[in-house]
Amino acid sequence: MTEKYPDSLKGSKSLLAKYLTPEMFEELKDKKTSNGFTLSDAINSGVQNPDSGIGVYAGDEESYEVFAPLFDKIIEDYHGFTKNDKHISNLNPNDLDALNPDSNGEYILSTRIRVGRNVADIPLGTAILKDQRQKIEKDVSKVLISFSGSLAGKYYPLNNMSEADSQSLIAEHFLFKAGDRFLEAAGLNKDWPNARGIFHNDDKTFLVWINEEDELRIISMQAGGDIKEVFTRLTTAIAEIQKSVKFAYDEHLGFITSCPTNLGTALRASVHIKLPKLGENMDEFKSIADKHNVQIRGIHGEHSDSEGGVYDISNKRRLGVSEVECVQDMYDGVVALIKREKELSL
Ligand code: ADP
Ligand code: CIR
Repeated sequence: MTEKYPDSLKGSKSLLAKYLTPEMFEELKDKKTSNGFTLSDAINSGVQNPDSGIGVYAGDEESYEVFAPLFDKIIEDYHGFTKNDKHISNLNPNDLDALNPDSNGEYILSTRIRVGRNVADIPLGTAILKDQRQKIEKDVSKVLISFSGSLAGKYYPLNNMSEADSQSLIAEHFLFKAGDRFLEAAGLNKDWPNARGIFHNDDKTFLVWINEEDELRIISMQAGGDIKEVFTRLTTAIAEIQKSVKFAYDEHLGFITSCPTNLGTALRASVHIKLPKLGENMDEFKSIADKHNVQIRGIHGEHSDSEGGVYDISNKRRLGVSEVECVQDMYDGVVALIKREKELSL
């Protein structure tokens, strides 16, 4: 147990450093959840990586109560969501008003929407035991390989995959990377690569990551900008999986995830989009993104850089807004960015 306020937080710009005062540290440092998850476990990623944006992870649903003084502040800052707000889910694609914002295919290379899910009544990946992790892999992959029609596919365990195959799946944006230092320090890479893997259909438009940052990441993706088609496939897949797997869900916090930025819908809807002119005007790019509640990432996942003027644009808010609203946020942001990119290209 860390007895002393961590020195590395001094000067860090993470939300952890912003909200964990020495007084709060004293108040929380000896607390633990019934799975034995401590404050030191919750903050280790941000302590080891002072360049974190957030810096904390939960070990279980109870972490959000036991360490509420810290988590509530971070949740409020990131999502603008407070104790009195309510989370409401809406996974109905008919409520989405999002025609392809780039019907000529000039800007959007691909669209991807993912949700994180964790299995109810067991710890999150940060505090899970080896046999629990293995059971998830066994149970969930069994459900997935029973799917038919356009969702039918195969499960590829990581510990049985060649380095060449995993590298090409990563490069093509289908598979998670190994060795993420933020996840490593959060305890999410324990016993790697065992019980990790990816399920995908033949077209690689429906994919499920098993036992990465969340126990399940359910993904729908395809080339181009047909956001509604991607969302419709995702919601169909979620409904199918939910027939056999019970997910951790809380009335207030929505779907429970290891990173507090994913709470609520746990949904990130993104496009890979060519915006070279805006890329030369990063201040303006960021201000349009902020105004529309979208986040700018590089094209090889979080903490990566842009390549060739291509960016990953996604919804920032996930809690206190429905799934449909999350996708709508991304859509509205993308429409505004394309409009400005066109003006800058005149
Ligand atoms: P997350 O799984 O939380 O959404 P990452 O930012 O790590 O987080 O992205 C995971 C992978 O998905 C990366 O390989 C990334 O390049 C890929 N990806 C994200 N959005 C798109 C998109 N719209 N089109 C193609 N690949 C994408
Ligand atoms: C960080 O704190 O930078 C990492 N733990 C990742 C946080 C999740 N990122 C995000 O903004 N959604």
